[in-house]
Amino acid sequence: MNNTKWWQTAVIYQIYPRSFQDSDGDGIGDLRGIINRLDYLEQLGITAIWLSPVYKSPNDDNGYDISNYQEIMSEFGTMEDMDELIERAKLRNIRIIMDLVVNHTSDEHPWFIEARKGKDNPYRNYYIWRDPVNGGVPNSLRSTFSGSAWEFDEASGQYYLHLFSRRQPDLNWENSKVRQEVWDMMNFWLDKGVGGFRMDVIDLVGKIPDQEITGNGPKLHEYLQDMNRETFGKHDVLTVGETWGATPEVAKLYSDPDRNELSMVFQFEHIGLDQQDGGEKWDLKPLDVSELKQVLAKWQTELGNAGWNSLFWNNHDLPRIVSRWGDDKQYRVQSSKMFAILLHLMKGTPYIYQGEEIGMTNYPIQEISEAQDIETINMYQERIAEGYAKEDIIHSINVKGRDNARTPVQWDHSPNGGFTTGEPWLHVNPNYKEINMEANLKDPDSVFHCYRKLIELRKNNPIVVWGDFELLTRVPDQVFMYFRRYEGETWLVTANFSREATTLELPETGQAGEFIIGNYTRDDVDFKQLQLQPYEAFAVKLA
Ligand code: TEU
Repeated sequence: MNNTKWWQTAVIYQIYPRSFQDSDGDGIGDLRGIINRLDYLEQLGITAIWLSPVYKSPNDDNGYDISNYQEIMSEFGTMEDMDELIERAKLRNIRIIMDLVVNHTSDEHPWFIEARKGKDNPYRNYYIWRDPVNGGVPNSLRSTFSGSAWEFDEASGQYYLHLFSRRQPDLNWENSKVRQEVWDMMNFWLDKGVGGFRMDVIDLVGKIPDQEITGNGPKLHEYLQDMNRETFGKHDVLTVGETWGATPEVAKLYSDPDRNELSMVFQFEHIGLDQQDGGEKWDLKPLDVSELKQVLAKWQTELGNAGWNSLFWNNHDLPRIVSRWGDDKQYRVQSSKMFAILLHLMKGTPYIYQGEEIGMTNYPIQEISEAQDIETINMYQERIAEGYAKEDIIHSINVKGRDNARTPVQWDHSPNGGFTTGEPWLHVNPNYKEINMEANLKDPDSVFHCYRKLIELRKNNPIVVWGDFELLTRVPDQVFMYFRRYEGETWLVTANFSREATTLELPETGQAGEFIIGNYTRDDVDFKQLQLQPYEAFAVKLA
């Protein structure tokens, strides 16, 4: 393939540093902890680490509220540690992808501290200020973390915009000085040799607050083209935009190579399938597997050559997929592997979220006092005030809350799962004695070894990276089957998305050849009478 980019053949591993590995006993993960685990990541076979924010932050939103983009959060370590991480990872051919959070800063960022000093301050226009309307908020924009997106500033009698917490004021991207500050900061990191950027809610930076336009504003793509030209365009890096609500058409605007914007985006269409229409993420509905198949197949085929998919089930904002759409009890191992096989043999760049590769699960809470996440806590208070029943809110939190994925990584069966010798900042899931990295490494049939093998398959088989995708439609709803085809070779991937066994008759599919990977041992694959076990998944080359 001409023009092949390293990130097209890559597998990315997301680290949420606060929860990954503590090295100094303060109960908070840190950079040294990551450095100490590079051997493990090398063994897994990943190409790059997406590092959730490690910058200086008062942690109103665990680092997504940055008070200095060029300093490291003291709990995580120092800039020397960061340089060492970049360097030591590079020795293992692992690149570090930074989280770029530039829709907003912390309210403790010096720019905001200045801006707040008054209407004439030179930094005032770095943020978005509006006069009251009829003695109240300028308009009805809402914060993702509950309540109005406008916060009143007593001193100046104006409101400032915050699409997330009130401690995350939105930057004013219409101000060219703000954009220049961002480019300079990105170049600072590029000069350190980072492997790229994951761009937090980048679809919001072209907002027009007065028209209540937040996502996909008219200048968004102009800004990204400027960014590309002024910063990473000269470097061989991966850039991935977080774009809630993107359609394939929109995704192509970002990732068509001819447009010189980003490598790819995270789209969330599949992620929203268990949410009620018109509701919020907390308003649940059961997943319809046939919808999931349609959505994923659409993304597989529609980007064509004018874009590139990112593939993921999990991140630090989402519940664990095995608990969400699989079975985290009886069939935990099987269903964890099913999700892995299904996703990693699709076209695109797979992302693994820490702990996914060892089959970690959600951790239900009983009381809101156990929650740490600002989104969860704010929603709880808002819904209590609106009269929702406490049990219903707690149920939604246990299904969808962000703390589920943020519990510390379970390394071994020692106290706190080997995450820390101190008091962990967030409860460790008590199932760590059974589910941990060490146990996974020892067991050749573990979830870990399935992920390791999938990564290896991608490295050694161009069909996984480049093959065409075709969904099999004439199968029962709960069975997800697709073909990959490349240079005369065909693979068939099968997943039984159900706790029930089932039998299929698919004589037209042809003859199975080499068995590639699966989550059950099986003697053969007979398409005339294909018996699938609960959550069974496998890939086979067709003869
Ligand atoms: O997330 C964007 C975002 O919109 C999420 O808040 C999302 O709506 C919600 O969590 C879904 O459950 C990004 C980061 O990934 C998130 O961690 C930050 O809190 C947020 O931006 C603000 O920076």
